[in-house]
Amino acid sequence: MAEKRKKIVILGAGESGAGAAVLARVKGMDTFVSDAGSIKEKYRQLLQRYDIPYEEGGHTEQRVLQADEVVKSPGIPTDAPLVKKLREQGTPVISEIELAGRYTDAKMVCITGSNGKTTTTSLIYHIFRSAGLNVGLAGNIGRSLALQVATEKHDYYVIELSSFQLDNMYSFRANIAVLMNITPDHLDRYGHCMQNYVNAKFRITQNQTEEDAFVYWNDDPIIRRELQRHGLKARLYPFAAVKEEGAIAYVEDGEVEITQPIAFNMEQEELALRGTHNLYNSLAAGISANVAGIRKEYIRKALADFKGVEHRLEPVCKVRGVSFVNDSKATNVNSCWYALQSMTTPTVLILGGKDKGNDYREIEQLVREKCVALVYLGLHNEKLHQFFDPMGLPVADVQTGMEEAVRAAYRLAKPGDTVLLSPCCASFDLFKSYEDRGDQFKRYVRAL
Ligand code: UMA
Ligand code: ADP
Repeated sequence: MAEKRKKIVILGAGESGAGAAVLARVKGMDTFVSDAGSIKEKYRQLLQRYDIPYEEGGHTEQRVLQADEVVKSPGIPTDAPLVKKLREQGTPVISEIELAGRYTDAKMVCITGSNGKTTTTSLIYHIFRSAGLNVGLAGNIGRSLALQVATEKHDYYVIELSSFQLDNMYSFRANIAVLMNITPDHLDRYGHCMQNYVNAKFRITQNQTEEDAFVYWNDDPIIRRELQRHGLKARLYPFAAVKEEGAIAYVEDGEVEITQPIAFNMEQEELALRGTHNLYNSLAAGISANVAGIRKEYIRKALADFKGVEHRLEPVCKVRGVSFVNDSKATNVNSCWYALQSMTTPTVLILGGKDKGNDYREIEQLVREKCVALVYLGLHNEKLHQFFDPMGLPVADVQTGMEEAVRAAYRLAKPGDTVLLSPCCASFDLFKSYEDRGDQFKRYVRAL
């Protein structure tokens, strides 16, 4: 008698779910996809190409509950009623990354953290590719790992992992795990409990063995505390901005030094990315490449010729002496802190949007030091008024959109100043996404 095929249900048919469905199908599972909303045309076509049955506009509970295993898209909260029901009846709910990890023996280089994930992931990928390795780029950066595992063959994957993806990972093992930092973010998804979010981030180290590497920022108080609790088996590679106890990578006398596993150095001046936060990103990427055995000259060259990532401290242009910088991806307060810290001229800061429970005290001092004016851009700017108005800086309140915000910032700036879009907030009140927000910024700046 034929063996009963495993019944797998995929919840959500976006980048993550559609890729998981293709992999499950290719591996011969009885696959069904269920989406609560409407499926984007691109993903609908993918499902149809692989002849995968699906539903949209709602989850048929009865069918979902019959699954042997469920793959949950990262955008669906773990406390969604249907997910709760699955858990209660003992059905395993996994993430797409967990599924994909079962079907590849490629080496996994995984990057997480509250900030710097995409930049570091892109930089590591750039070094690996420049060194001629057969490497795939996947995860939260916007490309399904499962789809690549189903349709391509790579020796390495460089994977950006969000806490939402880590939440449902159990057996997956990262050969090189990178944890950039942990600061409050997405707390609405973690019962407003910071420790829940911290625990999710630390899942990147679970299943690591003595053969594996854990790369992390030595000065992050939360990471340090958690390390003591977790007793990791992996070899540790902590990095810091300057030479200090414990750090195996740092800058000393203008030289980037990585001391383990193979001694590496290059001039800090040569690094393509500027600012303290980007030094961390370059160190993390350099260590990961070093651990993977990539030759020094490839690492040096790639750290020097990396082009940067759009919407992250991206220089736009200069208009009559005023520089414009697009940091639309700064969707939390900590990333804006680093942006302000890297400013070398008086700054007009454009901030605001959908607040995620922000505490602006973190940037208060830097705003006093660096900013000459503020533009509040959002549908609800009351909290910004309340916090920043007492500083006495010139302020513009913009509720209509980017065009007016750019004009207001330009009016408030003098030649020699920088207008910085680094909003501290999500974009969804006035824009489709942070990319849309950054694209509009660049368009209206260029039209000045
Ligand atoms: N859906 C349901 N049921 C629900 C809710 C949503 O079926 O209860 C459906 C929607 O109708 C939609 C699909 O699920 O069709 C979308 O799933 P999703 O929100 O998980 O999005 P994907 O397109 O699969 O993209 C996901 C990540 N999205 C999120 O984590 C919200 C992408 O990260 C990631 O690039 C992609 O997988 C590939 O790994 C985006 C993101 O915003 C960029 N990430 C957050 C961040 O960076 O801060 C974590
Ligand atoms: P993520 O993918 O984690 O959101 P990005 O690389 O996209 O991180 O950067 C997001 C924002 O955080 C940008 O505004 C960027 O300037 C800032 N940033 C980048 N790297 C770091 C870092 N190591 N620490 C703090 N902020 C950073």
